[in-house]
Amino acid sequence: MAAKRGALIVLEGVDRAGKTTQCKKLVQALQQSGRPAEMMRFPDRTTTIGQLISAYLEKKSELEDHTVHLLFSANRWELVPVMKKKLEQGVTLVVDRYAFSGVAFTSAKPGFSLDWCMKPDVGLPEPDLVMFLQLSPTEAALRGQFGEERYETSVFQRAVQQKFEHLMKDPSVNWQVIDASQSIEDVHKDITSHSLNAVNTAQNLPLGELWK
Ligand code: 2DT
Repeated sequence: MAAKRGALIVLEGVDRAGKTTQCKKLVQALQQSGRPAEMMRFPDRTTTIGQLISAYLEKKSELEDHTVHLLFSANRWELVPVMKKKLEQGVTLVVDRYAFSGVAFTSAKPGFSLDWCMKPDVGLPEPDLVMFLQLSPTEAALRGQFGEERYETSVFQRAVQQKFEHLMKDPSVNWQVIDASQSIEDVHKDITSHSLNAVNTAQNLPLGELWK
């Protein structure tokens, strides 16, 4: 019998919702319970494509809006062979942002439809679980100043939040909304319980294709 596959688990949310902290804690908790797990993040700034994206986000370069959207998508596709291999080996992947950020951020720019933004990511490995860390703009503001990178303004983040809300209506994706205003430990508990369910369910199911 083939080895049981790992689950593909994604964390999404607006800036400062605690995605990165929670991804790290989840990987640790899974590993400590004897389940192989690794963290990934998008954009993955270490690849050649990722470096182009990173320079753009740091405002060290300008890129045309469609072009950068396609680069973000290409940055996911270039990692697909690695992701599939790990999942097949039974490793659960905990991913900090995925195609949903791709669509939410670009479609928050003028002149971009959700539909156009989704197209390049159709067929990517489908997450078994996508958790959206929900945090109101007021609560986010209490967590301190925005950073210096592109997109880090409250006006843009509000537009992004609305796009996420639209994407969350899609029943083909296993969305779970997590109240990110709770303490780090309480958010972690919620995330762990959803993730353990997903890991158990995924092991007997084939990996799906996103938005297909
Ligand atoms: P962080 O590295 O701090 O998460 O910020 N983004 C991300 C996009 O515009 N498109 C995408 O496909 C992805 C994955 C969100 C990365 C910034 O890049 C944005 C914030």
